Amino acid sequence: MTKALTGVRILDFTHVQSGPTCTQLLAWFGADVIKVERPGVGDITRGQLQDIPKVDSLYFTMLNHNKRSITLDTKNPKGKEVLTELIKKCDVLVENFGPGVLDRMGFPWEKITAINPRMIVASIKGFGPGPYEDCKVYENVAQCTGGAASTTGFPDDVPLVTGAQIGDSGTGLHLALGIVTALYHRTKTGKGQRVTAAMQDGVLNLCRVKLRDQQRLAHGPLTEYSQYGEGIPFGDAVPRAGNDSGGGQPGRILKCKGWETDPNAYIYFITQAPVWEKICDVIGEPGWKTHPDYAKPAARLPRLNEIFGRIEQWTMTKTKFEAMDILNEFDIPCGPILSMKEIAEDQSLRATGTVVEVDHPTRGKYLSIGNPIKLSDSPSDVQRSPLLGEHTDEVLRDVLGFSDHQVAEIHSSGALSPPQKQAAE
Ligand code: CAO
Repeated sequence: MTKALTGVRILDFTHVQSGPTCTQLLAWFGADVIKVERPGVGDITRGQLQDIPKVDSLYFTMLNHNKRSITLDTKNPKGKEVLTELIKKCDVLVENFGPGVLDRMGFPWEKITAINPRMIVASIKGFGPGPYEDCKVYENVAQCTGGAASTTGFPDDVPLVTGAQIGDSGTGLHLALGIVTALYHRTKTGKGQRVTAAMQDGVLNLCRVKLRDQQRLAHGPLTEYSQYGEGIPFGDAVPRAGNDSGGGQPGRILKCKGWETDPNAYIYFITQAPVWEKICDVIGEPGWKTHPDYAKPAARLPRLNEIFGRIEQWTMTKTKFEAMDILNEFDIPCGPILSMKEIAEDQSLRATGTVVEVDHPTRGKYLSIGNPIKLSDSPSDVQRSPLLGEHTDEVLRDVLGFSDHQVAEIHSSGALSPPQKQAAE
């Protein structure tokens, strides 16, 4: 079966997490992703958070599946020649270097588009044009500047970052959409274009509901926030909302049986209005179905602490999975708080390929996340990440068409060697 992006060749200059997330998605959809890495060094994550000495880290392997790796010193004159040839042969160049790096390398957009007018150049930066455009950015900086941290956590505590990598992986997803959109546009114009996604913008896009609430604040308190029922006045900015639901249906995390010893014995429970009467029956409060203080959503808003307290009395009598089974029978929206251990062992996620076991030549078997986006006619098989420079000669020969003599010449130029090796030679 042909994969959706078969025939698309990506020149992958990405590193760390945000850019590699993007190019891994494109590789899963069938693009030929050629990751260009610094000789001897490679993507810095190969050596970060290493659990096994001298073996590519899980950080690297889990973000670089289905790619080929070549090493190339793009500051070396011969390396620049090779890069120029690669630009001619590729459809998309993806990078998430610090600001100005591509220009300093001698490959600004104007030069790339002159070499290959069909080339799409896709970039992730921390910030868009403006006062911070020259700043380097990592995940948590983006979470803080994109509105996530100020709205995450509890109102009486410090801002919090979330474990979901919305700045890095979230922006990688945004960029991937920009790339396929530009590829589609190219089918009509014949021309490439620049695609940029700033991490601050990506996080803010994911925090859209909080900008919604910021504007609602001008018209009165946010009645679905717990602090409304607690009588705590609102300030002039959206407060942190704890575990309140971000939508119009109040929800909370509630204790389940075993919470005293199990840090994840909790369930998320949503008091969705259409199933309110079923909720009353399940928790043993049938009188609330008609009582004026509880029957209608607006009447319940100032009483959410009391209502969720009563529901929690019920959830504490069940394990999170028992509660889930019972509530699902009545179409009451809920979800157990799953630990990473439980997710790793979940057989249904294995069956769909969302959690996959991958074999690696130096690491052995490890678990990874497969493509979360499923296409019926373009299935994703997860191939192990490449070793550093594993495909250098293959790409020089097969993609660029270089002869053995030319490949040997490139090797002897030092363009494929670590800088310290060149110095020693
Ligand atoms: N050959 C020769 N040199 C190479 C090379 C190659 N194949 N690949 C990279 N380099 C060089 C670059 O030319 C650059 O050198 P100069 O600074 O001398 O121009 C350097 O390596 C890379 O610079 P960098 O700024 O990208 O890397 P850093 O480790 O200093 O910063 C990061 C990392 C992530 C903070 C920065 O890249 C960044 O802000 N990126 C954009 C935002 C982003 O994606 N952040 C998320 C990262 S994931 O948490």
